[in-house]
Amino acid sequence: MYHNCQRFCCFLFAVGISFMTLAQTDLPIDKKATPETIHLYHNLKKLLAKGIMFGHQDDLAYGVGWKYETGRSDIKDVTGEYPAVYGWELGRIELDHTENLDGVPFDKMKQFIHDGYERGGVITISWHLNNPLTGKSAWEPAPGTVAAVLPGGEKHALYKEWLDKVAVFLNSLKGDKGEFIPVIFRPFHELNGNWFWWGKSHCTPEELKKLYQFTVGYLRDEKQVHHLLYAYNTDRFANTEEYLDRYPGNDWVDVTGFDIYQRGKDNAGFIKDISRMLSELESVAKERNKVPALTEFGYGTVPDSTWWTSTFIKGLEGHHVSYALAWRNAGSKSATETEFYVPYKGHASAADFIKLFQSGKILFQNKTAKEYVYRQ
Ligand code: BMA
Repeated sequence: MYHNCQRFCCFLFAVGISFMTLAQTDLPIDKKATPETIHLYHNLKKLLAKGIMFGHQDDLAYGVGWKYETGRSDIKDVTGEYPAVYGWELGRIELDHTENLDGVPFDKMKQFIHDGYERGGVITISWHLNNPLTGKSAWEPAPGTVAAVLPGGEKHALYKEWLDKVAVFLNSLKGDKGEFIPVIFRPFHELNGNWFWWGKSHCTPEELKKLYQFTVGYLRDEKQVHHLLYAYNTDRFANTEEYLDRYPGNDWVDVTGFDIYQRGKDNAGFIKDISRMLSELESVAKERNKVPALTEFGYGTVPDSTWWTSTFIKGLEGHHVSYALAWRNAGSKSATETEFYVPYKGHASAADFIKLFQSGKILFQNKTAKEYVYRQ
């Protein structure tokens, strides 16, 4: 009896030690990350076994047919629950504008980020920053832009000033107890596409890697921002080699992701593509001990009323990624253009979205809140 007890105690001790060692060694790339950020990092990994968190860009700010109604969300209107992940966007903060490029005032955004965080939601932030060389938009590439931004380049000082503004905003994100709100920051997203100035045909892999590394190093080591996890984020990719072509290295990335949109009616093609890319992403993340995520997805205006169960869930079947972030429900953008990626109340795919919600495979806020992702 005594021996058994002694053995059991030894076992518990060993388990305790290995857990502690894991918790201490498995740190995000920022070794000075705040406790909440470290817990989030561990819990994102732990939650991989439980399901995929559903995310939505600008969810609390507006939806189809409404803007800035306290507590409202198209996801909540349809399912009764908020998403588990909230995406926000910093474009134009670099210009000292009070609103981002999609018209969301930064002071309101701070409040929304706080509200989502206090509900146990996960926050991720993108940045469609202007072209620092030309002063035009992120979508207007010019040769030499990345080189100009790197140390020694003619726009390097300007780029640092822009990062200073990003740091001020990030440092203003605080929870009720005064703690910093952890953020998954995903700069230079869709980096293997050609539509942004940091895109594939506008810089070499080495330049992109340096840009990414400089950005992380500046925020983390110069500005001492310690509540970020960093996402490396491509668009669709043909194979793992392409995915990793511009990967800045394991010391610079916490989350590996890609963005994917369905553009036509080929549901089977979308399922095949997303499933293949998710498998490759999962391998990449596993080999490097990173968190895999579907950093953006969507089928614009969801023109297929059963797309959620016939296609989306099928594409994700059997895959373990942390979250899937649907892009924004901008609503009517002009007389001829409407943009949304999740159903609003009354939309033809709303009933099917409820089936997705009820399937239990996708986690909404009610499930993640119980997981206390910011605690051990
Ligand atoms: C795009 C569209 C644009 C928006 C941009 C940045 O995909 O939604 O309307 O300005 O993202 O959020």
